[in-house]
Amino acid sequence: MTQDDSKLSDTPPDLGRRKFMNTAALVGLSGAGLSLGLSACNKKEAAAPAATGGAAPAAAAGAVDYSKYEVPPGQLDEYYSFSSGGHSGEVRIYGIPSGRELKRIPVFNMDALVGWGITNESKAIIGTKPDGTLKYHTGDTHHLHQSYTDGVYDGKYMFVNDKIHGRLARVRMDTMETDKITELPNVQGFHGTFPDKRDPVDPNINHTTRVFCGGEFSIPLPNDGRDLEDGSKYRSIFTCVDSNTMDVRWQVLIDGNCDLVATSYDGKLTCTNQYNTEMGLHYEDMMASEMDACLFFNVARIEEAVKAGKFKTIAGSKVPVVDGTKAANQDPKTALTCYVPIPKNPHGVNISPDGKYYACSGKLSPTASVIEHALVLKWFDGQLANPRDAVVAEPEIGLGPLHTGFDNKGNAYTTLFLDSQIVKWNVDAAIKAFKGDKQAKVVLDRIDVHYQPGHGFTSMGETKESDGKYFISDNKFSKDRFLPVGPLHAETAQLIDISGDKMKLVADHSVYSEPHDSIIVRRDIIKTRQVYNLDDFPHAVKDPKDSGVFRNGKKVTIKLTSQAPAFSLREFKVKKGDEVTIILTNHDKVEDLTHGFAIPKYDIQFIVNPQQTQSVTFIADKPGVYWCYCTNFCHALHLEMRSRMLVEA
Ligand code: RUQ
Ligand code: CUA
Ligand code: CA
Repeated sequence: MTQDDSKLSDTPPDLGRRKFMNTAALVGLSGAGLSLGLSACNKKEAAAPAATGGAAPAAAAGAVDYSKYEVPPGQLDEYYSFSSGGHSGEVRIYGIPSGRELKRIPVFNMDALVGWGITNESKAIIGTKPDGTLKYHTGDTHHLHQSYTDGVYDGKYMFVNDKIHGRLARVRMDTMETDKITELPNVQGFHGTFPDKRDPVDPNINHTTRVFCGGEFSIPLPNDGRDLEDGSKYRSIFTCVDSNTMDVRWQVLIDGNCDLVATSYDGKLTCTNQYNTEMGLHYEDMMASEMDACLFFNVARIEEAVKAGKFKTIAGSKVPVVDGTKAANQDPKTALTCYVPIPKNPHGVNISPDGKYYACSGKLSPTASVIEHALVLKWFDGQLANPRDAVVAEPEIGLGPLHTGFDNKGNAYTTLFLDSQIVKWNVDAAIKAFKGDKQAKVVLDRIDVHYQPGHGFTSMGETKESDGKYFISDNKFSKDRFLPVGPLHAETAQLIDISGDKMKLVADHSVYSEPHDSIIVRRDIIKTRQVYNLDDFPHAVKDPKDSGVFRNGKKVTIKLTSQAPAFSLREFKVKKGDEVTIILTNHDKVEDLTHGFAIPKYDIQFIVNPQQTQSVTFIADKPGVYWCYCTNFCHALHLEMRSRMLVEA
């Protein structure tokens, strides 16, 4: 099917011929499938010159008044969008609808601008080797979600995964800085993550206390070299982290793998979609079966099992690991897990804002499976014979369905990677159609996006207060949408107005590679601090008079303060071979008055925000004069804001 066939047509396209793709057709999905999508784009360009290409879909839908979505100078956006940065290892913050990039939060990556990975404070969060150097320099953030109270974001924390090294990070929402990172044991390729929304048992706990983490890659456990070749010994692990302490609470050994994660609004279930129930080692094996699964975890039962000591530990880790494999969970009344069969290599699982349904897209099947929350609970109660009966709808929605966002009117919006479209479909109509109602109008609208969407999400859509205003399509290819910038293209985050019957494409926002998931959060939920408190830092240099050089053998501590346009020490002297720790406290209290501190040839560069203290430690191995200078433009005398480090031979 070409894009033209389906462009905004009212009637769902004929999906019959694309039912289930067979394995042969899928070989090189990302090659063959992709060229299928992109060649359709080429065709469209031939008809419409590049200059008008952006307006084409909108024109078909009737004129769009783009000025409605502009944020004039001096005005603020309605929403924040928090977005993962993929293999940049960071998190980004945008204003919506303007698409203005407001901040990048370094998480797993090094960031010279703020000194993340350079200061002692940030190194302690990222983790160091015994010699004090960083344990990892890379990160791969995919999924981020914020803490909840009563089913809505509470503005406290944001949690984000690191796929490459299996770590979970927490970002404080008041300072929008990373404050903790936990490395998960027994896990490789930690992908989906989601905080819980309330406690499954205690009705008084109506907020996030757990974060769930899906282990995507199966590995030998323990992974110490004893089993390398035998794939039947590889296993994946699902992990629960305490959101307060960030300690790992427990893990579940499973069959198959984990991909994305979703949590129920009542706290009882968490789930993950599984594309490799085959437990294959190669991609052909991973798509051998027509059905995979969405795997549900009964949180209360798992925690009872842990309490009762029904767990083992793996290798050196003390974390309790319960058995969530199929064979061990045949009796629903005691089962910890429930495997709901879903076609085929599903990707993405999202819960509707009313808490009733999970949508799990087929990826290699043109369907979205709708699983009813209450029916999964019924299975755990022994009242539903077959887990598959929890599936209450499975509409055919298009090729390569991945992620689904929801509005406040019972509609779902799913990204179609291969079709390069967003499809709007109605959940209740899909359920009726599944029961045999031929009149049910399931697919309500389609819109072309440019090109190949991965994630899609709605404003406040992962909360009870989903408002049905905006959808963002985070596309994996931008091709011709922006000025060319060399082989690595910008990516597109396309803003779609979903408030009416027809979706309207209202803006192309360029984004630096490579956002995965994002969330759109109403601005009133976020309350930030603009100035620190000196007391936030136990090692603060509270009085400029406390500045000086303090020697203890070969260890030297330099204490200094900054206040525009000067550092409290005009110079400081150390000896070659000293281990030097510089502690810098910014005494400026004025909002936005940040100073920097850079030492040439010593590879030191960091900032101190108002009333913040940061420190660095290094060996003074190069004798000479080194001008320590302020890097952050702060004052008319910013260039003059310097100090000298004198290193004696
Ligand atoms: S997952 S394109 Cu990005 Cu981590 Cu769905
Ligand atoms: Cu201080 Cu520039
Ligand atoms: Ca599969």
